[in-house]
Amino acid sequence: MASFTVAKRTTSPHEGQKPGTSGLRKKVTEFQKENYLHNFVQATFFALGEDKVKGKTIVVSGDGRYFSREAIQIIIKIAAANGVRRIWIGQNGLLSTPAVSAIIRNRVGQEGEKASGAFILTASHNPGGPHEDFGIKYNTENGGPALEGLTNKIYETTTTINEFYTADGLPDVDIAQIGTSSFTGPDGPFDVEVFDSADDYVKLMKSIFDLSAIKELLARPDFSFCFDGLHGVAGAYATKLFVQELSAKESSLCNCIPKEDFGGGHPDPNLTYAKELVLRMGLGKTGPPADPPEFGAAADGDADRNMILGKRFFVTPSDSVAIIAANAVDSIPYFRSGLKGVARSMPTSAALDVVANNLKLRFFEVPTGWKFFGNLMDAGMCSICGEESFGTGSDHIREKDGLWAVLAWLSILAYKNKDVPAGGKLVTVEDIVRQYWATYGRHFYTRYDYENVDANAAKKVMDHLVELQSSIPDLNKIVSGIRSDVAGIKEADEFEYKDPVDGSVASHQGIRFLFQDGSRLVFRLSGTGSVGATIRVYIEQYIQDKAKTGGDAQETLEPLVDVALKLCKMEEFTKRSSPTVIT
Ligand code: VG1
Ligand code: CO
Repeated sequence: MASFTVAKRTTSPHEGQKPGTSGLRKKVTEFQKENYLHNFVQATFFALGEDKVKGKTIVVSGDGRYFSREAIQIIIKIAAANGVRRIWIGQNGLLSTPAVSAIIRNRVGQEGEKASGAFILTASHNPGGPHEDFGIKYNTENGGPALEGLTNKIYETTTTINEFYTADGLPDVDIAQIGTSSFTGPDGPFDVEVFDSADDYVKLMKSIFDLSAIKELLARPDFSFCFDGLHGVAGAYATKLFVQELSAKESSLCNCIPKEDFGGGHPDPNLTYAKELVLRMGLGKTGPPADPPEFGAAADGDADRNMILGKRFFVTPSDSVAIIAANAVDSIPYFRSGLKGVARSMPTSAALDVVANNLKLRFFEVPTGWKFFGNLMDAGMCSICGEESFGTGSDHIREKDGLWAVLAWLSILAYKNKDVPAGGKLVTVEDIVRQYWATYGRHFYTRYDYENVDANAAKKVMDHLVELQSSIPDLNKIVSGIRSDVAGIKEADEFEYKDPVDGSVASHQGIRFLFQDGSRLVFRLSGTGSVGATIRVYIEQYIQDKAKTGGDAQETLEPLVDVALKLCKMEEFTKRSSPTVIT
C-alpha cells in the first residue's frame, strides 16, 4: 500500500477569491495559475477548522468540465495532507450538484461513515473548455452550499494565506474505475472511493415519485417525451432514470454524453441556449417540425437547473414552481402529507405567493441564491422552493434539482391523465398552465441580461437607481414621462432579508420598484459571472382578467420594459442598445 508524507508548501495570496452567488467561478486560465486552486482549497480547510476536516469523509466531484480531472487530483492530495480520512468520488469525477447534496445527506459508507461536506467542481451554466470557466464551491453537512459566514471566512483566509499542505508520494488516483484505493499517511489510513455517479440519486428519486405512474404516462401512444442534457452531467443520470427506470426510448435523449466543453455551447437551459430542444419542441423561429413531442426538458451543466416545455409551449420557471406547489400533494407521494411551506427568491414572480395564499401555506421571499432556502428547510418551514433562473427544488436535498423538476412535471401530467383513456383528449403541459392562469391569474414575466458590461458602468446604473429611490413623487414624474400607460410606483427599496431561523441579515440584495397594480421592476448585479459585470433586469406584471391571460409576454410587458430600460439609463451608461439574453 502506497504511503505518503505531509509537505508544507509556501504560497502567496491570489486576489479575487471571493465566492459569489454559488461558489468561486473564474476562467480556467485563472485556476491554472500557480497554487490558485491550492490556496482556495487550503483556505477552505483552514476556515472549516480541524474538527470538520480531520478524520472526515469529503465528496469531491462535479459536472466534468475542463480542468476537473487535474483539480480532483490536487484536492485529493491537499485533503490527505490535512488529515481527511476518506474522499468519495463519482465515476470519472462526475456528480451533479443535486446528487452531491443527496450523497452528503443520505449515503452511508461501508464503515457506517457519512460525508461531512463536498467540493463541487462546476461553473454551472457557464461554458467550459480551456478558455472558458471553471468553478468550485463547498457544501456543508446539510448538503447545501456554505452560508455566508463560512464563505466570508474562506475569502478572508485567501487574502493572507502563505502556506498549504499536500501529500508527497501520493500517486494520482484512477477515477475512471469503480473501487477503493487505500493509502497510509502520518495520521493513518486514507482512502479514495470511486462509485457509480447515479446510484444514490436514482434511489432517492424512487423514494419520492411514483415512477410506475410516470412509466405508464411515457408508454401512452399519445404522449411523447424528450430531454436535452446540453452535454452536461445530467446525461449521466438521464439514461439511468429515463431509459432504464422509465423505459423511455433512447432516441428521446439528446446531448446526454457529458463533455468537458459542453460541445462548445452554453449548458444553460433557456430558450436562447437550448437551441436543439427548442427546435425539436416546435418553438424555433424557422421550420417547426410537423409534430413536436408533448413534453420536453433540459438541464444545465451541473443539472441543478431545468427548463420545462410543452408542445410549442414554454413554461416560465416562476410559473413552474407555482404549478408544482399547487399540484404536489395530489401528484407526488413525497408530499402526500402536505406542504410545510413554500419559498421563492425575491426576483422570482409572485405566482407562488398567490398559490401560497390560496392554499394557506407559509410563504417566504429570500435573496437570490439557493443557500438562503437551506435554513428554512432544515427548520421544517419549507417544502418547495424556486427561482426565476430555472431553479426548482424541494426539501429532499439542499440544492435545486433539474431532474427532480422534470419528474415533478411528469408526475403532474401522469396524475391529470390518469383517468383519460387511450384515444381520449390528453391533458397537455399547455392545458395545465392555462388552467392555472385561469384559476390564479397570470404573472407575465421576463428577464433581460446584459452580460460582460464594464464594471464601472454597471455600478453607475445601480447607483443611479438607488438615487432615484429617494423620492417616490419625483420617481413617478419620471415614470409617467417615459410612459403614461403604466401604473404608478408605490414603493421602492433595496431588498434586505432577515433569516427567520438564525437572524442573519443580508442587505443590498436587489433594487426593487413596486407598482400600484402589483407590477415589479427589479435590478441586480449577477454574482456568478467570471468577467466584467452582468446586469439583470427583472420585469413582471400580474393580470387577473381571464380574457387577457393568454396574451404574448413580450408584447404585454413592452411598456414596463421601456420604463425599466429608460429609468436605469441602460444605454447611456453601458452603451448597450440591447440585452445579451432575454428569458
Ligand atoms: C444566478 C441566478 C440565481 C442562481 C445562481 C446559481 O445567480 O440568478 O438565481 O441561484 O445563478 O445557479 P446570479 O448571481 O448570477 O444572478 V447555478 O445553476 O449557476 O449554480
Ligand atoms: Co447549475
